[in-house]
Amino acid sequence: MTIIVTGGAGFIGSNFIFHMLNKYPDYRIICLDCLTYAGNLSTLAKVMDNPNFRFVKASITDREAVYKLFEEEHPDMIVNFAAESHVDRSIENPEVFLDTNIKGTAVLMDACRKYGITRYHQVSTDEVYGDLPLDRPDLFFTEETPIHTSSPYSSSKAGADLLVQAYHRTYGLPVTISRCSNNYGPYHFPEKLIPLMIINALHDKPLPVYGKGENVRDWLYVEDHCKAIDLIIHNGRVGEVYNIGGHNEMTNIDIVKIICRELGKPESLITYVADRKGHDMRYAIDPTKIHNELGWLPETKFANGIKKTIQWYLDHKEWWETIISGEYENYYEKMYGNR
Ligand code: NAD
Ligand code: TDX
Repeated sequence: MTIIVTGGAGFIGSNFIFHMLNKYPDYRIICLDCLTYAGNLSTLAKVMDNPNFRFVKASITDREAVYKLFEEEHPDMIVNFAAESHVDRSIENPEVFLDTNIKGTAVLMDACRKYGITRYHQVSTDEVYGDLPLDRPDLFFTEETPIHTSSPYSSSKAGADLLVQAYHRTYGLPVTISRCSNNYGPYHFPEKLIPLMIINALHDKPLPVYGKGENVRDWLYVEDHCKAIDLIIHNGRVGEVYNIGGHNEMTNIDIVKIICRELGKPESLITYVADRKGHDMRYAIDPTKIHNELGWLPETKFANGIKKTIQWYLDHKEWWETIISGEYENYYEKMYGNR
């Protein structure tokens, strides 16, 4: 079995590669990643010497490079994590989101049609469903919830999902799609809520909470997401969408307070800043389908997962210190300087 994992130098893709190499030692895993600001080769250092692993630096939008890789490796499956993934960046500059998330997905699927594969899996997001109101805790996203996006990021992911479904119906491409809620865990890029708050708190810097901090996200430990994708690519039904979520809804402000408590930092570091434009209020996944069909359930409770995550950031300062001392400083100043 040969699997191309795109975007494997990023947060979830790298965790997926570790999971797969560990669980299936006879599988060949190829990581295709162009190493944007969010991709770090150092993340993959521990698997670089594994004879069943290969890293290839190229963009999923580069048709020639993608076709060449398919000719060399004859992959059985593609799992597409490669994406521009940060909502705030998409609000500043949507274009690269359209290029990578939509056009890149089409290039990968064209290669799949040309060379033949047994499965193309698209890693999508619950953000394609838009948001839910805070005063309706009875509502959840199911696979039947209409697509209704808010940001350029979520629109680009929804565009990709529609293309994946079109390639299935029109060309019979054997596809699956998973739509997951917010992940957290090791190797999460410092621009995202949980690592940003951990790193700022460690430096006694202000903790910038958007709006009133009432927005709700459904947090899932990254390993649980990886296990769900593993089940879908092996046992999921072709042409189907599977929602993945942890039934673990929390407000942003509660998350930030937990991080302060775990690190022994004062809540006075919390600073309310201007809200995100078009900010989604609440995400909440109904994972009944993947549970009933594939037996998946989240295994890591948030109370335990957040402790493990904070400990990981304490133990891997060299990983994030390199990141926050580069281009990230300009990003931080631009996003938060006058907020
Ligand atoms: P990330 O930003 O940490 O990593 C993205 C990776 O993709 C990086 O390694 C980057 O270099 C690579 N990449 C970007 N553009 C590329 C291109 N044109 N060609 C090749 N590689 C490219 O993202 P993440 O948080 O790991 O998210 C991975 C996937 O999961 C994304 O598709 C995202 O939409 C989806 N997702 C993320 C979450 C979450 O909470 N982080 C939740 C649900 C779904
Ligand atoms: O500084 C911050 N302050 C703040 O209040 C940041 C970075 C975020 N927030 C809020 C915005 C959101 O309500 O925290 C919440 C989480 O924000 P992000 O970490 O940016 O995640 P989100 O926008 O929810 O999107 C994430 O989950 C779905 C991923 O980045 C997406 O790739 C995924 O599809």
